[in-house]
Amino acid sequence: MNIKNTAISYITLGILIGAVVLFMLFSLGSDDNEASQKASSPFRRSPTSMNVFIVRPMGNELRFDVTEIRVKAGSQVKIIMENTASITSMPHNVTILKDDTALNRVITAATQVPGYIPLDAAILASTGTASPEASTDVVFTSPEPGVYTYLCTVPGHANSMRGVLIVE
Ligand SMILES: [Cu+2]
Repeated sequence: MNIKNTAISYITLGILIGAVVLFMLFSLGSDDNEASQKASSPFRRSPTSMNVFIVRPMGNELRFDVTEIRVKAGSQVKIIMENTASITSMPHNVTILKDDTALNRVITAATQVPGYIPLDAAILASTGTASPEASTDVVFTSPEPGVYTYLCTVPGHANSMRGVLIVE
């Protein structure tokens, strides 16, 4: 009789502990769910809208149609090189420099590499070179406020295919 009672007590205790543990796990779990739902809410997430700019050549001339791009510091920027040129010898890119003193170095290095985008620390971002009737693009975070030169690094294009990225 005593043994039976003791066994029943242990079983009861076991069930109670189990229930408490399950309750705690459930509470923690539901808290986590609530937190993640709040985090994924579009109204609580800070909006990071993409600033999209399309840059084209002026027909078959060595000029960009957009020569000034303005963005706020720390914003997401997408630049598209939409190469509307019709002459096959007119590939173009938009390459933005962090540092204008590297301009000549980058232009010279560009002549040495296929695709005309050299590996250079002074390059902030580059769309890569688009063949005529093709498009390329690049997404980057705008740097600290300042005026940054962008150019087409295809040999012979850099003197006239230029613009400025103004970061405010
Ligand atoms: Cu070009």
